[in-house]
Amino acid sequence: MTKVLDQIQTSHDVKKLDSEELERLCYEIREEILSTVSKNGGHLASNLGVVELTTALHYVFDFPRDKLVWDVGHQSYAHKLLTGRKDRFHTLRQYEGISGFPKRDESVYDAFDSGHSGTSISSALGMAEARRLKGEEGRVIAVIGDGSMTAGLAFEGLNQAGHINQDLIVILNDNEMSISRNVGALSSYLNRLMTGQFVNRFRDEMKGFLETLPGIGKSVLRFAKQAEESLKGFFMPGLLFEELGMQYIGPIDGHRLDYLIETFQNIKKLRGPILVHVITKKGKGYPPAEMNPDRFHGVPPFVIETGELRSDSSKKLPTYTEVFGETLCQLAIENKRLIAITAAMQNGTGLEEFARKFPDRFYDIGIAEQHAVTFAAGLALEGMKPVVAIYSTFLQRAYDQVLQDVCLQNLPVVFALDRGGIVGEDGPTHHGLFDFSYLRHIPNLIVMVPKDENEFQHMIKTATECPTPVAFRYQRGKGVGVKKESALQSIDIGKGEILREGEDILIIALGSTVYPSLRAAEKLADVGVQAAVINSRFLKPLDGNLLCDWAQRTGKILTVEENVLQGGFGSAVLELFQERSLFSIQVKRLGIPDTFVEHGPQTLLREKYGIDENGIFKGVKEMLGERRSELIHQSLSKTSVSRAHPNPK
Ligand SMILES: Cc1ncc(C[n+]2csc(CCOP(=O)(O)OP(=O)(O)O)c2C)c(N)n1
Repeated sequence: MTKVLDQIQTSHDVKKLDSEELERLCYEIREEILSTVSKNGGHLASNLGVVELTTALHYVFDFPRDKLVWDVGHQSYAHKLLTGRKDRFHTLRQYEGISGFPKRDESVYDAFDSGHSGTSISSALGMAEARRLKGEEGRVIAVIGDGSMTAGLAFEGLNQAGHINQDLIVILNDNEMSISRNVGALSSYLNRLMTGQFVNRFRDEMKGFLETLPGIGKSVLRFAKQAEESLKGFFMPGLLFEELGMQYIGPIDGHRLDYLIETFQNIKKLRGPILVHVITKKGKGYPPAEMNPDRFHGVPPFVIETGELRSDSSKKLPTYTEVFGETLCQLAIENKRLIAITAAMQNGTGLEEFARKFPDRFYDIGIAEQHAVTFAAGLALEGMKPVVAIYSTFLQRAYDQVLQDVCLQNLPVVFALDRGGIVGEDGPTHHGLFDFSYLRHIPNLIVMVPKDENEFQHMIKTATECPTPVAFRYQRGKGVGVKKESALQSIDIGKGEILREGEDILIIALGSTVYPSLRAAEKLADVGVQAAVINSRFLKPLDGNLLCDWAQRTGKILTVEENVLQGGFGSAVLELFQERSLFSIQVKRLGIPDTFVEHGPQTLLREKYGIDENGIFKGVKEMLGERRSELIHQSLSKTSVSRAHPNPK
């Protein structure tokens, strides 16, 4: 039997299908998503949950004239399959393949690039308003999850939408889940609305029953209706949204294509801001994901039959995230004031065990990074030691709170920035490549970057002892394989370490670039170039004396960082030399140029941007230029250098 999905080249082809074909299409979309994500990894559960919703939207609306904006965008796979990307779908999230998020330069059907929560209502409202100003036709639809609805930005958008009364359709995709279970008062409210659905159903059934009662039925029904009107706020769901100026429609079963299509067809005729409350099941159609939607929110490749992950079990190294979670638990036993805060990323930030062991000192505050930081400021003011664990990319949203509410008041909040640097397949919206630049210039803030899991655990302890704001930034993935010392130690603030001595050039690295620098130095030694390597450990404050002494010895330095070059670590070193009037030092900086980095494997992207071992080796060779042979000659007559660093391999 030919596949219905094979007949879909554009969104318009969906409109030609009958109801049976539409159902079949949904089945095939699920199969395709499951098969591809099981191989490439990706956001499985969220995508399986919106198959009927996506199909119904494409059936009823006229995309791309109408605009469809996906919040976060991690649930746009079915949309991609229906909009001409089926043949390339197998390249999902692979280097040069299609993105796991909506991308305007990938398709005209992708109305807005997303990746961070809560942007859909604001961007959709902007588009709708622009259309009004230009006198253009077309509906704008934002699809937002109940998790993303906890973002303050979403409410800022709703606030304006209700006020200006613009034509806008907001679809609230309520699956009661963020990545973990959704939290907060809004979530409880939505839950009551769902319960209201059953009140409605009960009411409809009651109505049918009353009508059948001979004689008295009609008058009882009339009375019941009057009572219902007066109890509107109680019985009518969606009052909160209605009060905000939106027309509330729902709740609707998001897996019933017929209901969805009928509802959207009716809504198409309505004007003004409308909120459609759709109830879906995360992971729908794949039992392992239905049972464990959080585990299948974002998954590496897995075996479809069992749901088991195909993770690389050859190396049982701990991830930085795991080291963070374990160390924090260890510290929390002694330090009763230690508090952990996550913005809807309990699992992602490794805080499950902390939540279990110290429920009273653990806060999942929803997708509300700004609130997380200022909430921590309040806790710190009252003598607590809050540790705010947020991915580097998401802390961007709370820059002002870090600066204004924490650092300006010199409050001892700890920022744990997970997923610093290149994160891989999630791509440009998720790479943590800007944090060196957006943190380095904030007064009072100390920033540490661990080179390996052992140093990391010591940094965590050090951070929790600091009387000032402090951040540590660590990369996605496994540690390098060094042994973790059993006793946690404090690190001297602002002290770097010389890991390898050499007279020809100094390589200064921190975090993920330290070991590649050491390996590059070994290779350079093989060709007669003796490179010194310093682990800066601190982005701020820098170990000025150590760096300047060694820079003067070699006269040449190469800085290496997994961050954009603009305002990053290399810039900090340049500023240091300028302040100390070391104008003759020759400096080359390796890092990410002035660009957004695409999606792809971490190793490949590090290689592409020249910040891996080979890139560093090449960088040194380029720097030494034609003087290289002279240096090689000189270095042959020098005494051998100390190699005091541990080798991760
Ligand atoms: C600002 C921001 N913080 C955190 C995240 C990480 N994140 C991605 S999806 C998600 C949960 C979204 O839940 P919801 O909107 O309900 O969508 P669902 O996956 O349940 O369909 C979170 C916390 C993000 N993308 N953006």
